[in-house]
Amino acid sequence: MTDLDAVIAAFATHLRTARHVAVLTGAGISAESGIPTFRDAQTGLWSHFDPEELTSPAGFARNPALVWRWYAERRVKACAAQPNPAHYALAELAKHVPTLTLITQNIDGLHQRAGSPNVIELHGSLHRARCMADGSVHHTWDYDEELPRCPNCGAMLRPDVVWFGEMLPQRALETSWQAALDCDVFMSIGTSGVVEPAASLPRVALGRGATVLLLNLEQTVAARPPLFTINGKAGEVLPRLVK
Ligand code: BV8
Repeated sequence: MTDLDAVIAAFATHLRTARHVAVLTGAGISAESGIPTFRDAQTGLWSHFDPEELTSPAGFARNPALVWRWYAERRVKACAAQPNPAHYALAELAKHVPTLTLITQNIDGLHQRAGSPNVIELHGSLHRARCMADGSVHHTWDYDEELPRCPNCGAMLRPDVVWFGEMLPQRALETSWQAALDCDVFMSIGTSGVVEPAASLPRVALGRGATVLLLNLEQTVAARPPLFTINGKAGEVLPRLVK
């Protein structure tokens, strides 16, 4: 049995007996669906832009057409992508554990398309736009418009995502924080754990005595209960954890 097999087997026993599982996902869970992760999303045309230049209120104010173009491209890519086995494994897990709270930093909507219910989108969604004046949220808009307008009041629309320096949706953050405090198993999947306040959730769970798994491509493979770390692809590891 390799270290990886042993760590997967050991963590899976905690998963099977869990009362409340909280999961935080990041861009890495969508990588095997062909969606570049946030850090390496700057390929090709976007390589000469600082990602935080494109994901900040100031960046949008400076050049809304450029930012809309970036989000439009990412939306088209997300629509063309398919959920991968990692997304499906989490949708399946929700059927077997008494309570599962799925929290995502991703804005691609792939968890919902894989069948996960009640997905908490901490950073918003590519598939919604919000009016800069009346705050109304729209699930469709004129995709051919360089600067889409609100159908209610004509003001400019913006992507309904959370940019750096912006507060997270209050209810989403509160529910996520409560889940980190209450869960007995926490899984952090495919995130570099850089961006706050999402990055604090696994630490909060660990501090409350939960069993915690960190799965991405930077970890070492180790089981130091209550902390388990796996260096692996979510699309390969999660189906083995959940079966
Ligand atoms: C906030 C939506 C309160 C948009 C995103 C100074 C001023 C203001 C704020 C701050 C400040 N200093 C710090 C902050 C807080 C700031 C922050 O954390 N900054 C960081 C850079 C230090 N946070 C905020 O501003 C947040 N708001 O704090 O409000 C406030 C307000 C004012 C002043 C103070 C406080 C808002 C943050 C939300 C930003 N929006 N996304 C969009 O997507 O366009 S963030 C974006 O990057 C993602 O949503 C994600 O959350 C984040 C990190 O990306 P990851 O998902 O982790 O992806 P990444 O590429 O980094 O890593 C991929 C991982 O996957 C890697 O680990 C890799 O190994 C792994 N992987 C790859 N392939 C696989 C895999 N794993 C498994 N399988 C694979 N196949």
